[in-house]
Amino acid sequence: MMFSTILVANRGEIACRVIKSARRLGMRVIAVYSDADRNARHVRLADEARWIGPAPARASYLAGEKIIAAAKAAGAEAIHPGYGFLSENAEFAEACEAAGLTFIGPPPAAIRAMGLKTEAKRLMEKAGVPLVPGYHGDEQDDRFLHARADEIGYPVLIKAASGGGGKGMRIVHERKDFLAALAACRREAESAFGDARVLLEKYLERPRHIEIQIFADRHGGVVHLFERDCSVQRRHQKVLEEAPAPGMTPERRREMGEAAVAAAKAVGYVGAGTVEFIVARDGRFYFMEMNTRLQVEHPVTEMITGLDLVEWQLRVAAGEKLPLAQEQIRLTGHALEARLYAEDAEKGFLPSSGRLVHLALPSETLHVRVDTGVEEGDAITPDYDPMIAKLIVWDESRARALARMLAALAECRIVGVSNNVEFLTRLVSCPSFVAADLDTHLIERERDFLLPDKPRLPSEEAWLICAVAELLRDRRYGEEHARKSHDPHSPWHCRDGWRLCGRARRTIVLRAGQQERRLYARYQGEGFLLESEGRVLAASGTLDEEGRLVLDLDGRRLAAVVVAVGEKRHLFLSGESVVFAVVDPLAHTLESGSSEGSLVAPMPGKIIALLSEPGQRVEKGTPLIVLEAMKMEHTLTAPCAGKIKAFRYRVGEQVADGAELADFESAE
Ligand code: MV4
Repeated sequence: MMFSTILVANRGEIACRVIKSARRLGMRVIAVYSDADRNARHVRLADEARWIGPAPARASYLAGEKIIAAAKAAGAEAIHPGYGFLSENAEFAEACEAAGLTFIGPPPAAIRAMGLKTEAKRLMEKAGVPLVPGYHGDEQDDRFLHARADEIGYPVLIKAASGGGGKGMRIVHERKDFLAALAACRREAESAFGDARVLLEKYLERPRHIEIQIFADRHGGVVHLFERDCSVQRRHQKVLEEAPAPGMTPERRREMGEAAVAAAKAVGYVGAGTVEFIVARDGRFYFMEMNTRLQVEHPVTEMITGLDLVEWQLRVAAGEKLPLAQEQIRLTGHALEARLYAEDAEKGFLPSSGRLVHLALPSETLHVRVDTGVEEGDAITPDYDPMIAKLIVWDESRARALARMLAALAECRIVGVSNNVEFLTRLVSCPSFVAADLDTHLIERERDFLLPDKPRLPSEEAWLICAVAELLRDRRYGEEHARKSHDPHSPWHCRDGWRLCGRARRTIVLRAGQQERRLYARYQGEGFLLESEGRVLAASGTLDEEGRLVLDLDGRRLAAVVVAVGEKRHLFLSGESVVFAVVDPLAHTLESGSSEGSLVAPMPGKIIALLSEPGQRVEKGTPLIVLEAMKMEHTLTAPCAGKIKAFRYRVGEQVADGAELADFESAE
């Protein structure tokens, strides 16, 4: 019997993902939210949502007792933990069952068994699952371990027994370095996990990370849903995942699948799980760990099997048998997933937070799926994982899927936070990835290709397109202004350069990084004559309210999007995105000779209050403008005694980092 009401104990993209499947099966879905998520997409998609606490996860999404109380109060019968947060917390799973709620996940004992590295290894050894040659016993004496390392043969890897995610690992290349590395690893393990015990493994050079999706029901049924290759990682964070794994043979797939099924059976597994293997250059595979949850990258498996894994989780948790037997599960085509993050590749992949002033993601088709927890206008907050979306593509072959991914990435337009779209685009086009020469060091190896040290200069076309957009934007404003005025036909509203004595020339000054360029425009009928760097071109086009631009540039039809935020212009051409700043050509002459001050936005944000009247005299330090950025209010004050001549933005307007917010006249 299936559930009629479930609660999703998570947020973001995974909460939205679970809500979709549960609702499709006719269930009522309860969402939970923290202060930071009051109006989040998962809250909007759910049938009902309950507040569980302040933004920090410890006080909300990790507060098991609050979540259980919310589930009881809402009449839910089961809790889906998603991934992350409480998904692999055995105590939470037990607390759910104790409260009479079904935990949609594995039995607590299976979570515990797989959470301890050495215990998991011993279990796997007994079940006949291949392990990397090594030592994982209780004896921890220096000389004893040194002798085991000598037997294994160098290079040897020392791992913290309670470690995970690559923490506390030490590679030892030569016998003489072993004891020093052992001591260092123990210190790190003790401080990070409160457990100094270590294990030893043969170190595999340039391995691949290949994992098998398994599923088990309560009736002893266990199947696998093939593999995913997740070798492309950065500091143990997956970046690109794909299924099937390139180069996988049917025999190897069967062997790995059977090993994963044996692993699941050995721990009495129920539900969705993933058995991770490390694969050596020669194709031999070894058990690494088991993840006792649905994983972020599960959509690639859904794309190649045509199955809904959340539906399977719900059915299995409700006591049903697995929907399909092993031989009924088919693998078709190739799927790729790219994780879109709000992060700054140039600043060491530092997470970026802020409002998504503009967000366009590819439209979903049979070939493209977009899993996201945000929409335009939402914020990426520093409280949680800065994921914006996952792009998942499918096609008949890997080569076609790659092309689909590049096309999908080219459709992404993100303004308001730094993001990795350009990095992903390079990654998908880099030689190693295209050739499927995958291993866990791919990103390091392709560093120069992926992170060029010089910022890319805008293409010749980009300057021209941005200038035409500026002229069209100006014309729009003129028309809108005329509609609102008393004399809509007055020639003074007309922004086409009409003058009493001949057509005017307009100068547009654009800046991109250190480069500045002046472009000159003359109006010609509906279009323009543009002069740039000594070249003259004819241009015409249309610009809609969303910034969608269609233009004819010297006989070529082009499409682009130009998003204006303050004086910044974010230009998106297929495969190219550039940020220009429009420079007021007169500003320069005004600045020189007078003691004008300026009020500059310290970060992207929204104007929430203007505190002074233009012309009113203020003292140094008087609050003038309140800006909301990254969920905080910043008050900008008068730099000295003087007066505001004019504010450049209205309340509610979004401003870019570095935008001049007002013209300030100093009295000093
Ligand atoms: C290894 C290895 C090479 N040889 N074990 C890193 C995280 C942890 N789950 C296991 N890891 C590794 N174990 C042996 N014997 C290389 C890694 C490794 C890695 C593994 C999977 C995915 C990405 C990785 C990145 C660096 C190192």
